[in-house]
Amino acid sequence: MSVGLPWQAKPLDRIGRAFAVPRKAIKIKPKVEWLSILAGDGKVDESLDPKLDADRSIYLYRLMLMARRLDERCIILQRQGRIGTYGPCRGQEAAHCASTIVMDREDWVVPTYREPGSFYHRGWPLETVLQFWGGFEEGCRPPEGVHDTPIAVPIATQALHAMGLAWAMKLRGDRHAVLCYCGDGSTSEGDFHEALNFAGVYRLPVVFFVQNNQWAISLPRAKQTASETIAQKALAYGFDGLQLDGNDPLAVYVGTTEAVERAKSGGGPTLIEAVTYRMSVHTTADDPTKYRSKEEVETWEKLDPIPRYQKYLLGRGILDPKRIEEIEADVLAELAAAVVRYEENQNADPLDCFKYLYAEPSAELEQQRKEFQTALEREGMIEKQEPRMAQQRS
Ligand SMILES: Cc1ncc(C[n+]2csc(CCOP(=O)(O)OP(=O)(O)O)c2C)c(N)n1
Ligand SMILES: [Mg+2]
Repeated sequence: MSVGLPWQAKPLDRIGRAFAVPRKAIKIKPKVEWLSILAGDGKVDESLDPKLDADRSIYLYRLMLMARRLDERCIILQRQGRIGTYGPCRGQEAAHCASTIVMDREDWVVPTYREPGSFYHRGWPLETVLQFWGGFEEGCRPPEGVHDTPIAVPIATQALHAMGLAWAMKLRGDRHAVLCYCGDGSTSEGDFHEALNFAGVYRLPVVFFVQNNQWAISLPRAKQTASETIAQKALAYGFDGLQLDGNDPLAVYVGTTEAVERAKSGGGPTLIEAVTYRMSVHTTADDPTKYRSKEEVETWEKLDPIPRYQKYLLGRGILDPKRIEEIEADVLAELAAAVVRYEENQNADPLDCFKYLYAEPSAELEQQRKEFQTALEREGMIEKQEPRMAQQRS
């Protein structure tokens, strides 16, 4: 039981009274807004509908479907031991597909690991994505000429790379922009805040696009931050935040287009928070039934972006049942061919994992490579190789 300390009560009262004076609210210029166009029930706000033409609409639909079918295929391949751990994007197709298509070839896209639709759209061969999840280092590397950075698994480190790219654009006077994907979990990392701060100070042409999928592995959004929104974190860095329905491809497209336009016309960065949901596992190494309820998942399944967009396109007469079937068959055939290419072209030299990180490996890395090589030779997993120096001399 706590005992009152009467002699302490008085000064506290005095302080309380001293501070009880009227305050003036500080008017902050940057703002936080909410955007939704195509509601969960398929109703569209006509006044905001960007009315993308038929080709672009079908392209986006196919892209979202490709991301979903690739996900499903990868989970099967992982269970069969044909690739390694896989991190699915199920439920997040609208968020990443409808934002990446806004970017021009000359712009830069900075991914995490949960944007397969973006890789595909930007020109990564599907088998390269499979190589990445298959544990082959070369799968991390964007194809020549594609303005993407490598797949980033370390959380939020890519935000600094995005900021660096945007700074270079600004210094050169290029009229391009950078789209940087992040997860809700990454917003608790120092790197994320350093990138936003720098981008705000130098008004860099960058759009930070947070896919708030409600979970960072087993940590829920409510424990990630006490902020009401993630979008409002932009205010502290002097630029606008936009929270949008991340399962609404139209809102994602419009919100990202505006932010990219602002970036390109010298208006500085934007922080977009796409409110979405990771409908599947964090990765195939995870069991979400341990930390979230069936009811929660079912609630979000009703907001699935793909049936929602399909219904909208059927309503506009852009899709019909026959076309839907054709797109489905086309996507599955393209995927099946990519799996064959992936499996036929496996360069299974385990020592490759030392090749791709640095142009000039450090002495420490070279030492590790040698130790690994010796161990593999000892176990008979690779043929005994001549020492490197001897090879070079011959
Ligand atoms: C710097 C760093 N710390 C920890 C991890 C381990 N880790 C992998 S994924 C993840 C959660 C990321 O959550 P979020 O940013 O919300 O992205 P999501 O996986 O939900 O797309 C963590 C902590 C990591 N990859 N990098
Ligand atoms: Mg997350």
